[in-house]
Amino acid sequence: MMYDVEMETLPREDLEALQLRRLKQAVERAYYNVPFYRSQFDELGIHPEHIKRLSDVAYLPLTEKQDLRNNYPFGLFAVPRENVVRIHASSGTTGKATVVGYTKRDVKNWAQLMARSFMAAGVTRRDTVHNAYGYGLFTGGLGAHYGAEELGATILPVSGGGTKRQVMLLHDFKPTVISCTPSYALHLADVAQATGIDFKDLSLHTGIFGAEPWTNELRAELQTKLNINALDIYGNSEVMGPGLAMECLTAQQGLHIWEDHFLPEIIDPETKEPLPYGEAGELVLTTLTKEAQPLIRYRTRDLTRLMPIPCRCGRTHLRMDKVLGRSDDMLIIRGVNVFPSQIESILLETEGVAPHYQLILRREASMDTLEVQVEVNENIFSDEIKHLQRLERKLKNNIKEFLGVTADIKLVEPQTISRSEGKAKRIVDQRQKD
Ligand code: DLL
Repeated sequence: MMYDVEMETLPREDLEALQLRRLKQAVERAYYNVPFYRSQFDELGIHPEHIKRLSDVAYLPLTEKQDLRNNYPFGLFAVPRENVVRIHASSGTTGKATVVGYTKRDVKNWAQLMARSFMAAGVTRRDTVHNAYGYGLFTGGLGAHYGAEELGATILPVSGGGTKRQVMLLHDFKPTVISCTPSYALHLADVAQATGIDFKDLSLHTGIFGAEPWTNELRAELQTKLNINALDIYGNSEVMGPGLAMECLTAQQGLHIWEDHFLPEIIDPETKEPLPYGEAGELVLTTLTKEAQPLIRYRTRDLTRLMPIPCRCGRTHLRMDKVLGRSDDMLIIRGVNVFPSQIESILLETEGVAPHYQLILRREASMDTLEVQVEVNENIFSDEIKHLQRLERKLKNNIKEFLGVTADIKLVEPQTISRSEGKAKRIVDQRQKD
């Protein structure tokens, strides 16, 4: 089932013609209304008229997150302030927040793209969505909220936190769909279990999970534990919010990027050169319809690849692979590059280990060291010490063998790693303190 069959199945040729038309408009909008873009273009000697083909996008300047910060708060708006109906912001870990504005039409487009995303996951107007993404300046809560309403589903605007109460609502209101971060879904299931409620007895059939990287191993875990279909949703606040790209239930492999609104590219993060389809690199997105704050070639820092093979679901929009991680989350341990998601895969493939972990980085004698703290299951924890030692050795060996890094493994009791109501904190970097 599709929310917008015509657009979602538009033949590639027509889709690309539409993209080119919209790209030209977007570039003009940015050039003539945003002084930052005008000076960037002028510096490179580029004029909107130079855009003749879609591939010409590669001549345009890249936009960095820092550019949003430098123009804080409203310096990248392309419309008069009175046309902005909503503002979101992402806090970020350092420095100023990045701010994003929306016109009435932007908000409408977003709701429609979220409705498309829900429907691609098999959600219909007969469903009730328990929305545990945080409401507020974060785009997750309101993004999913208006998408579900646009679809005609019933929305429960639960937001994050109050986990025990959420369990009660899941039991009493019988929602059929849950939207939250995958790590919070796990936490909810654990808390439910502790209060004697088995998620399998609830009415949920689908989870719409995103806002943080998660592996197919975690998907398998969630699907079994919650007895649902777990689908991946991608987005970032700078470009729009959740619903830029969504996995379809049919294939459950790769996320369709809604290409009538966003032009994706993959670049080599070092050389910044565009990479061909299929090659892994950094996702760069250009907004094609955003009015309030058009972004040209925004560097998401997310590492993925574009999958040009047509999807079984019939949608013609390109898919991107599951995000491996952010280039800024890549760990370099004694020269070896590792992503937290690769460690997650290894942990979850190992019997006896729970999907709660944290990576602690330290610097010892000017060498970076990695400690993997991971919870073990209740029954394993009460096992003999030699069993625990065997498990530790197994994990250490697998990480060494598959990823080439030496990690210290620290098995910890169930419930020791702190749980998050939003994005899980996987990395604790103590290197600066040394
Ligand atoms: O996390 C928007 C969102 C809300 C997406 C709800 C999906 C669901 P930001 O806080 O700006 O926005 O964070 C964006 O989160 O650049 C990725 O690094 C990461 N991210 C988002 N979705 C996924 C995903 C929201 N499905 C940043 N897989 C992005 C992996 C994701 N990483």
